[in-house]
Amino acid sequence: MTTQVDQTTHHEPSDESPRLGRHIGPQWAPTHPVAKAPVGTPPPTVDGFVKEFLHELNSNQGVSLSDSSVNDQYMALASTVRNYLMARWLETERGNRENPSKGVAYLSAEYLLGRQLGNNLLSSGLIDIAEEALKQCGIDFAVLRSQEVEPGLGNGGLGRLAACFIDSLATMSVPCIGYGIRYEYGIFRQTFVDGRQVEQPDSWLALGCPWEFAHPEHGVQVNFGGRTEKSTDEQGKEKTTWIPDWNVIGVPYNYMVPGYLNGRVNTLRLWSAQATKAFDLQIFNSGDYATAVRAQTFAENISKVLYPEDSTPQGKELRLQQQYFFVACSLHDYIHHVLPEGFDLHQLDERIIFQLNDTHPVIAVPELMRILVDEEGFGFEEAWEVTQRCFAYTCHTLLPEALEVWPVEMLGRLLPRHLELIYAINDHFLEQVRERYGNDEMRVRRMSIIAEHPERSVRMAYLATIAGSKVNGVAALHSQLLRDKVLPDFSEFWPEKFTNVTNGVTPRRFVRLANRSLSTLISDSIGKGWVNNLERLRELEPYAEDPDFRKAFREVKAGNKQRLSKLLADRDEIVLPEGHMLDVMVKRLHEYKRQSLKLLHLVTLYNEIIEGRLDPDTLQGRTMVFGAKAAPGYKMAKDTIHLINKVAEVVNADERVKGKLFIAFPANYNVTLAEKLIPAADLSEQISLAGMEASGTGNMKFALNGALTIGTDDGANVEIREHVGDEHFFLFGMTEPEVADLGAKGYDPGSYYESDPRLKGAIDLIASGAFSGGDRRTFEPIVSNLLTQDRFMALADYASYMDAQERVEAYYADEDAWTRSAILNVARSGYFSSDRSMKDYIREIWHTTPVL
Ligand code: 26V
Repeated sequence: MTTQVDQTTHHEPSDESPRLGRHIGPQWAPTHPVAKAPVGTPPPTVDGFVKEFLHELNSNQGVSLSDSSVNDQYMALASTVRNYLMARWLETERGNRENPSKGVAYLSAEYLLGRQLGNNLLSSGLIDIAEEALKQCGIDFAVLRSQEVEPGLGNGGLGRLAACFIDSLATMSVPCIGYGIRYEYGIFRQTFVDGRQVEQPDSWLALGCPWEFAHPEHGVQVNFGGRTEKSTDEQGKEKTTWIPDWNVIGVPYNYMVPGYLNGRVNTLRLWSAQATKAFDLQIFNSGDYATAVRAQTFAENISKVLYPEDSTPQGKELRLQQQYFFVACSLHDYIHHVLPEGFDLHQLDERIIFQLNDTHPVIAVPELMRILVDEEGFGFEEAWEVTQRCFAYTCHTLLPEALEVWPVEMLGRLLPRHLELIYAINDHFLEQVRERYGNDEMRVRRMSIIAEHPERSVRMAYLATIAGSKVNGVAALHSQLLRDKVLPDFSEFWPEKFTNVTNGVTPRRFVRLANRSLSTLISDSIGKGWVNNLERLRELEPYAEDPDFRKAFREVKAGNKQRLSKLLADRDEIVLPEGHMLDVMVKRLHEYKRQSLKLLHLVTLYNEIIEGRLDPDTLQGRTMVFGAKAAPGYKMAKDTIHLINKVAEVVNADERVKGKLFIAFPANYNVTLAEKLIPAADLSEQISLAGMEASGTGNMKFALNGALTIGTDDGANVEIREHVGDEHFFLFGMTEPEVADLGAKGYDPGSYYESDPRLKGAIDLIASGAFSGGDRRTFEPIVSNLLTQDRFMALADYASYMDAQERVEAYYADEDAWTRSAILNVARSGYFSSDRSMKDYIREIWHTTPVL
C-alpha cells in the first residue's frame, strides 16, 4: 500500500456529490431543488477521486486503506461513483416532476443486468479517472471489478433485452421506469459434477449490493385470495368489493440507470416481498412463535427466487403470485407516487405506456381495470378504453408450449376479482367478434381468452393482445410468423395492431466496455461518436481494404483471445490451445437451439480423423466453446450438457486430434462471461431450426464484435445477413416454409441416419459408449430421441451444416479475406443497437418524446 489514510481528513460534500444517506432515493425527494444541476461543473480530477474514494472507505466501510479488504474497496469505489451519479439522478427526477412528458413503464419479470460498476463508471465518464486514482492507491481496478457478483435476475434473452432497453432509454433521454422483482436468488449458479449440471443457489446479495436504495417506508400492500361482494351505492350504482384474505408488503428498491455521458439517470424499481406484520401478535402471545415466523417466511417466499424455466411454464401458483405481486406494486407506485396528486386518470395514456415484456406481467391489465372501476368509480366501458390505450405487448416466443396459461381455478382462488374482470373483458371482446363475423362460434371459441381444454384456463397472450394498443414480435420473421401462425385470428381482426420491432443490444456494454481495444481502434479511425450513434460504424467500411487496419484488427482479436485464455485458466482451469479459431455457441440449452447439431459436427470431425478418413493436417486448429444452462427439470437439456462434457473429456485427451480440436465448456455462463467470450470469438453459432428462435440477441453481439456467423435463416439472423451481406455470413439449413413442408409431409429422422455414413458414424460412436466409459445406456435417451423424434430436425439440417462448416474452414485459411469480412460485420451491424430498437418503439408504439 502506498497511501496512508489520514483518518481525520475533513471532507466537504460538494454540489456534484452531495453526501446523501443510503436510503434517500429520488422518487420521494423534496420537491425543492436539493442538488445543483451538474451542468457546467468542472470534471472531477484524479486527486478529487482519490479523496472521495478514501473518504468512502473510511466513513462508509469503516476501515483504513491498509486494513481494507477487496470487498471494502469495491464497496467504496461503488459509493464514489454512486455519489457522483446521485445529483444527476435527483435532477432527472426533478425534471420529470416539473416538466412531465409521456414516459414508459417497462414491466418485466426479469432484468439480466450484468455487473454494474464498469457500466456506471463508463456512463459517468469516470472510468479512466477511477482507474488512475486506484492505481495511485495501489489498487488494481480489474480486481475490484471482478469482486462484483452480477445480479442474475433473468434467464436469458428476454431479461438481457430488458436491461439493454433501459440502458438505451436513459441514453436517449426518454423518461422510463423499469419495474420488476428483486429476487433474493437469481438464476442458479451452474457447476459440473462428473460432467453433469448441478445447480447452486445464487446468493448475489451475500456481500451487500452497493447499487440499491431500499425504501421500506414506501411499501405497498398487495392483497390475495378471499372473495368479492356486490352492493349498490346510494346512487343505485352497482359496486364490487374485493375482500381478500391475506396480503404482503412490497418494498421498493431503486437502482440507477445512467444514460451514457448525458447526465440523465433513470430508475429501475424492483420489489421485494415482506410479511405484513413481523410477528402476528396474537399467535406470538399464544406462544406459537414457530407459526408466527412461518407466516413471515410464506410472504417472503414470493420474491425469494427466480424461476429458472425459460420456455415451459409450469403453471406454478407461486409464479402467478410473483407476477401479480410486482405488477400490483408497480401500478400502485406509478399512480400514487409518480403521477401528481389529483391527476385525472382518464388521461393516463398521455403520461404513460405500460410495455408488457411477454405475458409475465399481463395480470396488470385486470389490475388496472380493478383500480379504475372499483377504486376510482369508472364505468366498465370507460375504464376499458383507458386501459387499452395504456398497454402494449411484446411477444418473445413461437413455441406453443411457452405461451402462458393459468388454470381458472387457480387464478380465481388467488385473484377472484381479477378473474371476474377477465370474464367481463372476454364477454365484451367476443361480442365484438360476433358483431363482425355473425355467429361464427368456431371462431369465437378459438379467440376466447378462456380455453376449455385440457382444463379451463386463461390464455394470457390473448388477454395481452386484446388489451394492447400494439402487439409486436422481436424480429421481422418472428413478427410475420406471429401474425400468420400464433395469432392469425387476431391479426385478421386488428391488422393495424400488429407490428415488428427488431431487437437490439446496447453498444455501451457489449462493445465499448467489453471490447475496449476494438473500441479504441474504432475511435482512432472514425472518432468517438459511434457509441451512441451506432450506424456510424459504416464509416469503417473502407478500412476493410486497409492492410494496416486489418493487422490492427487481428491484433485486437488476438489480445481478446489472450485475455479469455487467462480468465478460463483462472476461473475453470481450462487451458486453451494457442492460435486456434474460436468457434462459440453460448445460449440457454434448448432442443430448438440445437446444441446437439453442433455436437454432431464435432463428433463427426473426431470420428473421421480417428477412422483415418480425414487428414488432420488439412484442418485449422479449432476450439469450440459452449456456454449454456439447462432448466433444472429439463431432462433432455441436462443430458445434452452431460454429453458435451464427456465428448470434451475424450476429445481433449486424444493425442490423435491434438492441436486440431479442443472443446471448452466453462460452467455458469452469464453476462460477465459473455463480455469476455464474445470479443474473442471468430465464429458465432446461431443454428436454431428456422422458425423457432424469435430473434436472438447474442447473434448481434457477436457480429458487432467481429465474429462471422454460421447460421440458419431464423430470427434476427435473417436481418443480420441482409445487413452484413451474403458473402460475409455462412448460411445453411432449411427455410421456415421448408421446415413446415417437411413437418406436413411427415419427418423421418431415421432416413437421414441411414443414408449419410458420416452422420451414422457420429451417432453410432455416441451410442457405442465411447464417451461414457463403454456404457451404452448413458446417452441412449439422446440417441433414440434423435433417431425417432428429433422434433427440431437436427438430422435434416446436418448435411447442409457440415457443408457450411467446410466453407468456414476454407475461408478461415485466407486470413485477409476473413479479416475483411469480420471488419465488414462490425461496420454493417450498427442497425442492431438497442438505441435503434427504442426509436422504433417510440415511433410505432409509444409515441413518447425524448426530454431535451
Ligand atoms: C418464459 C417462461 C415461462 C415460464 C417460467 C419462466 C419463464 C421465463 C421466461 C420465459 C420467456 C421465454 C421467452 C424468451 O426468453 N424469449 C427470447 O426472447 C429474446 C428477446 O426477445 C429473443 O431474442 C429470443 O429469441 C427468445 O427466445
